[in-house]
Amino acid sequence: MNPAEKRSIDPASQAMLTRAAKEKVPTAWDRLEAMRPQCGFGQLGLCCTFCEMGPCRVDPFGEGAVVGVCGADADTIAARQILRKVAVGGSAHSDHGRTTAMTLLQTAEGHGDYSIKDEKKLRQVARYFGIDPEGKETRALAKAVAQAALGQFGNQEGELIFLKRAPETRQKLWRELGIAPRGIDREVVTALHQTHMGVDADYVSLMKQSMRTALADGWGGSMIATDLQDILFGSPEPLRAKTNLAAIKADKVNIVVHGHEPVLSEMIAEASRDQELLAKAKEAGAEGIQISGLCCTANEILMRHGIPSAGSFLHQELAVMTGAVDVMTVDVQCWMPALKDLTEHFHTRLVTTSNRAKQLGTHHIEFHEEHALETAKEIINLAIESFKNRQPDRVEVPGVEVDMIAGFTAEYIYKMLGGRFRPSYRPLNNGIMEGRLRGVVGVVGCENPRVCQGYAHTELIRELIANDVLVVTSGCSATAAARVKLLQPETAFQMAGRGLQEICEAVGIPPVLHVGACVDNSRILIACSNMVLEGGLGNDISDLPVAGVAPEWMSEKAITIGWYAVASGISVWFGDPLPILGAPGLTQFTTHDVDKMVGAHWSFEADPIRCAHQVIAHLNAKREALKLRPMMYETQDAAAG
Ligand code: NFS
Repeated sequence: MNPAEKRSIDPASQAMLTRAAKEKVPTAWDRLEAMRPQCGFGQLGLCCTFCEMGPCRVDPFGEGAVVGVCGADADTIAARQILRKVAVGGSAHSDHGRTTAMTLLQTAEGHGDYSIKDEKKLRQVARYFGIDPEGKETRALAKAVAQAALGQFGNQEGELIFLKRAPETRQKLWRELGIAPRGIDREVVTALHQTHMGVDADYVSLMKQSMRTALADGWGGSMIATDLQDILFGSPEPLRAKTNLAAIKADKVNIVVHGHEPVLSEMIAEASRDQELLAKAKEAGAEGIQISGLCCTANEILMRHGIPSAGSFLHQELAVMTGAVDVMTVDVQCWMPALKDLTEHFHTRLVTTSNRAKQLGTHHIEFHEEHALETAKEIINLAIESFKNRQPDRVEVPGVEVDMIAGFTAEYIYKMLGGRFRPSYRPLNNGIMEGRLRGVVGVVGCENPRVCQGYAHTELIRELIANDVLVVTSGCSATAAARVKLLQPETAFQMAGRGLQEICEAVGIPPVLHVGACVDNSRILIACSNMVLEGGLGNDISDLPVAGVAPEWMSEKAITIGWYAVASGISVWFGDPLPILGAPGLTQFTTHDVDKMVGAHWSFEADPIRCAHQVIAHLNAKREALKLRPMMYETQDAAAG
């Protein structure tokens, strides 16, 4: 087997990996190899660097030190680290939400280059915040919504207002357990305090704060990001788009926007249509200006404008390897510092744009909402200049673009399922109740060079849909699914089980729904709430035959998402385990005992097919508890056989 085939299932990635090997340019996969064997203490969660009496490491076999210098044991050490990771992941999403709220506020006050694109959603979100939209003029209402959203960050007492969008039983449970988040920033600060030397040494208490902090992300920061972006940039609706490295065009000026916050990329997309800039690009010898995205920024602009995605997390270095990227902009999250050295092998200009994410020696063009269009034009001008330095003999864009359909929101699922006249989740719930649809599973999260790129995501999704499970997908998982045509309704339809096929046909949905970026996992929470409210599937999210899987995860954000899913009643499966296996009490709590508390728990399974069958067994158990009919075609087939 060609070594590149072990690293990725994507032929375009393989081509660029082969090129990198030939040119002796290291990539994440090579750096991982050089790092092996990775530290076992770290993997098991047994290393603590939180104070300067350490670093301490606890012996997993009980032969050496069993506690750190302060006396913290394995469970305390591992639990403190998980809580810190949850706080970091939640901060990433929530700070993104805050940026969006600030942008909405500025727009409402008449500053900057943005406008309100979805007034209907503005009115809807106003109601969630308890603001009566009746008779209010758009700008005044937007200002009230932005201020209410910003208030959620500094809230000290009470609870986050969006918790009310969860089923009542769940809200009550959160209150009883003392894990209803008070304010987004407050939970993060409390989490960090709790993990300081000499504070919390009770892993259950630390995990309760993990859930509270994570809920402040899922039902707070992430949900604010999603809702306010819909207001500002428009709510996505299903559209045709394309993905893969071939989104980079050899004959055009290429700007690849990488990161997470769509505030800048929205403007770059707009500026790329500027006649003056287009004329300049022509003058420089290019056929036009091509914008493509990477990671979650890609999903944001793909869902709203159909701008192609060059790829997911592990494509960032491979995109540069095409030799055709004139500028790559990065904002926040998931960009690798390795890009700096790599871009120096080519003519590519790397540009950092956020005052929170810089790199020594890398060109920095700081983005501020009030001069958004100006900054976007500056970046495009830089790309045109950079294009002039391109070395045509170094350009090699592999593969072809793959078509996909993306842009499903919780609201759109409503509309789609119930038709134009009576929006409702009834057909979805009915499909589950009558045994055509086994359940709904979110397949989400990152890529990780420890796993062959895209292998686990796509094998898992195929197995799930073949077993009548409707899949919703987001983030890098969605892009991986798109690359193997799983987001082409016709292709996925053929792979789907008979019951799922019937549902898809009846309501006109594909078997795999792309719901957006990782912050848009909040759409999945809302969809689950809607299913409970529709009736017939129990009183709480934990009653539903649903699950979440992150088969190739790597980031701290993924841990936060996992914990808010579990705290919301959705059991999750992760490919690689959390770094807790050296902590027996914490492992038992996370994988079992937490279920008695919130009705959901964690599992770890690296093999995608085995994982799919564990998930299916879980859905079956939930169906049985609800006393739902057996799966329609399984009984018929069994009778026939
Ligand atoms: Ni999610 Fe998006 Fe991808 Fe993982 Fe990174 S891009 S926010 S963290 S790697 S899915």
